[in-house]
Amino acid sequence: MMKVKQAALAAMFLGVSLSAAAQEKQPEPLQYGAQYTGMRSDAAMDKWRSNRFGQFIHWGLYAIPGGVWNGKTYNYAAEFLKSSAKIPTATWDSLMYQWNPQRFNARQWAKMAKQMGAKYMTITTKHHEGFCLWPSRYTSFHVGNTPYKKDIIRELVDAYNAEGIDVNFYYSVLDWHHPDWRYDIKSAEDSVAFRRYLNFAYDQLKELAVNYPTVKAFWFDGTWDNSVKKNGWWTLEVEKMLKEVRPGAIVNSRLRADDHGKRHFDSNGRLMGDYESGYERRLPNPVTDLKVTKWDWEACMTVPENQWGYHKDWSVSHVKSPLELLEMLVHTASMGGNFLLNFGPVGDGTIRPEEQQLAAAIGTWMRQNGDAVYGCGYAGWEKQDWGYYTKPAAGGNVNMIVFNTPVSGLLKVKAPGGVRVTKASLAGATLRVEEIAKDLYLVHLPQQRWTAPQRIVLETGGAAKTDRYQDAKT
Ligand code: JFZ
Repeated sequence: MMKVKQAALAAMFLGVSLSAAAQEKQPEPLQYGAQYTGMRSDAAMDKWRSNRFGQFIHWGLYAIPGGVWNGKTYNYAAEFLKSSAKIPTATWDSLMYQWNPQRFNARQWAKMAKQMGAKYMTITTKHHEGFCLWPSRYTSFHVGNTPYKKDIIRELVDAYNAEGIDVNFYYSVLDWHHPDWRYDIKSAEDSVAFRRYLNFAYDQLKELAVNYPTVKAFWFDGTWDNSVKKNGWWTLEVEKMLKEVRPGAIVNSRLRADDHGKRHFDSNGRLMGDYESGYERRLPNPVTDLKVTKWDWEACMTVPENQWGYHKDWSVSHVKSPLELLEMLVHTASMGGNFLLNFGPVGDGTIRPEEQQLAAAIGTWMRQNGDAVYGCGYAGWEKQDWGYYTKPAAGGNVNMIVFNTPVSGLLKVKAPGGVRVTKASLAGATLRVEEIAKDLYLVHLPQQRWTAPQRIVLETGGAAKTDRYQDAKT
């Protein structure tokens, strides 16, 4: 009996380790898979990573109806109104003749983003509807042919760059306007038409890269259909072209499909593009998902449940508060990711008061505590219930950012082996640090009604040399 069990265990162990080894040693040769493994460490990527906090902007024709069509409100995402209300393409496209955001002021937007603490901004150059916010020479469906006439992308790039904010371009490959777009390739005709579409999108992307030299990154979307999955070669070609035109350019994993149509991660399990962009309206689990620190990633987040473009009615879902969003930002930074917070400006060019207030509240906290977020990442300390640790990538003190204050005021800190906590301070005032067991401390937070997340700086030294802790005999 014992022998059988042992043999079974051995077989199991062998089987598992053999298949794991085989997977590691013999990656399948792929033509369109990952181009490198590990994290990029060039200056452009370091800058992208240290930015940590970005502003996402969804702006297009959908901002005019704002989720309402013929008096009826559609609660699905406002930027999908054409599809939810089954509006014919010609009718939707004619919204361009109403595109005249007279109250749009790019410098005001950029100032608000700066005040909020955003270090980069990602703008929808073209969303699924196909309308282009820049005057593209490859289509007439663009701002240049609207009553507004001016190049919105140029205005935004200039204004944000003037505030020291990086600008990145969102581009939807899915295109409801273009006659050659296909969801799948089912005939020779589809294949010919879609090839024309891919050329068109390639040309547009090159146009964006060439015409806006300060663009830092490209955020692809609308790449989930079979048509794109069957043309993984194109996604790699686009990645290469963008990096040729703009050395250092950063591309998200959502662009990419490999030889077999596998997306984000190739058939060998390697991340394609420069960072993972699958975290949409969710964040990794801070305890079980720490593997995410092995590659760069970004989470994008809406303020209501699922509205990216402007929707007039925010009453049907929970609207996140500044504190909730701040917690998400800190949570993200503590796990080595970037946080991209979405705004959906109104069709007239203004930013709704809810979003302005949110930006101001986040900014107030970030001005005081931003150095615990920018340039910071995973600290390597065991997660505690009170909140999140961050640590500057360049080295330095560990930050504790406290979102859940225990009623006792005692914050548990478990130091990694070999590290001793020598001092804790809150806004310059020293807090009592009590060592209660080996590598285990209590930081004494004054008991008061905290209304904002507190940031505590920990100073550390070498390992504690003490034998006063007694292990229990069990
Ligand atoms: C897409 C768009 O359809 C949406 O309008 C918005 O632009 C958003 C940022 O991206 O929506 C998605 C894309 C991917 C997932 C979900 C919604 N996903 O991977 O779960």
